[in-house]
Amino acid sequence: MKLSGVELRRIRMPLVAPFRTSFGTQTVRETLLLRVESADGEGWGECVAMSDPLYSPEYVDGCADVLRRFLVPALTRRDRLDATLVAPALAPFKGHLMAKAALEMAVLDAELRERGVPFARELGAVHERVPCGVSVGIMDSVPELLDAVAGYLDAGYARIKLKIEPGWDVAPVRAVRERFGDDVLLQVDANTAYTLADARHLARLDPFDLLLIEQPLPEDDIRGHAELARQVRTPICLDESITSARSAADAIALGATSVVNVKPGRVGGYLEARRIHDVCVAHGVPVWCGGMLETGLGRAANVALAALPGFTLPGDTSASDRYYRTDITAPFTLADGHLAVPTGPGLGVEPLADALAEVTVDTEWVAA
Ligand code: OSB
Ligand code: MG
Repeated sequence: MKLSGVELRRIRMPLVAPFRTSFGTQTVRETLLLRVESADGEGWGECVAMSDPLYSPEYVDGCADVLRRFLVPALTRRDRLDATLVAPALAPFKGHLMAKAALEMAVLDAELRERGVPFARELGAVHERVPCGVSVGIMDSVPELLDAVAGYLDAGYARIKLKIEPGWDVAPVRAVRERFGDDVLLQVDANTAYTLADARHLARLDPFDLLLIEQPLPEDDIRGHAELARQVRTPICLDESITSARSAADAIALGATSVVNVKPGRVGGYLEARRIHDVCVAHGVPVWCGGMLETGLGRAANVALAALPGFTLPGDTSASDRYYRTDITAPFTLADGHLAVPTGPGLGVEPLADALAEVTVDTEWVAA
C-alpha cells in the first residue's frame, strides 16, 4: 500500500476509579490514536504511552512529536508499504518504541482488513477466547483493597495482580490470601520500586505462593534481577526491562526472568511481540499479555496476541468496564472469566463515531 497520510488523534477518557501504582496515580487516560489512510482503506493504531514519562521515557506529546516529524514521513514516502517493512523503515530512529508500535499496528490493521485476515490468524493464535486477569491498584487501606478484589473475583477474573511498593506489599498479599484462600491465582507488580538491598524483605512474599513478582528492580538492572532470583522463591517476571526479542533472550540466559510480560507497545509492535513469544516458547518460559489501560482498539489486538500458544498465564486483558464507563469500540465483556478473540478482518473492531467524537481532544492530519 501507499499511505496518503496519517491522522494523529488525542483522546481523554476518565477511568472508572483512580489507578495507583508505585509511579503515580491516574484518574484519566490520555491516549494517542493513529489512523493511517491509503487508497484501499484505513487502519487504526493505539499508542500506549501515557501523559507523563513515568513508566518508560515515552509520553503522549513526545510520541506525537516524533511521529509527526520523523516516523510518519519515513513511511509516507514509500510507494509499497506493508507491515513487515515498518520496523526496518523506522529502525534508523533510536528508541520511541511505543510510537513505532502504534504506527505498525495501524499499518497492520489496514493491510489485514484489505486482505480480509483477522489479527489473531495473522499472529498465529490457537484459541477463540482467552482467560483474563486484572491489575489492582494500590489502595489507601487493606479493607478497601479486599472489597475491590472481591468485586473482581465475583466478576469472574481468573487471576489477581496486586500493585505493590515499599510499605504496601506483604500485608496486602497476606490479607488477600487470608480472605480469599490459596486457590486464587495471585501475583504482584512493583514497577521498579525496590532495590537488591530489599531482597530479604521480598523473600517474605515466598510463603504466599505467588505466580510471580513483576519488575521489582529498575529496568536496566538485569544482573540485579538475576541475583534476586537466587534469593527469593517467587518467580521473577520482567516487564519494563524487556524491549525486544534480544533483550528477552538475554534476560532469560542470565537467569533474570523465568516468566515474561509481553506488551506490544513496549517492544515496538505486535510483530516483535510475536518474536518474543517465540523466543520464550523455545526456552520453555511462560508468557502473558500485559496491558496499558488500552481502549477497545488496543484491547482487540492484545486479546488476539494472548491467544497464541505460549501465552499460558492469564493476561492483564481485562474487560472494558474495568477501565472505562464507555469504551470507544463495542465493549469487551467478560464471559466466564474470558474475553472472546475478535474474528473480523484486521483488529475486528472499529471506533464508534459518536463515542470517539465524545472523547476527542484534538486531531491533526499528517499528509504524505
Ligand atoms: O506495569 O503492567 C504495568 C498499567 C499502566 C502501566 C503499566 C502497567 C499497568 C498495569 C495495568 O498493570 C494493566 C492493564 O490492566 O491494562
Ligand atoms: Mg508491569
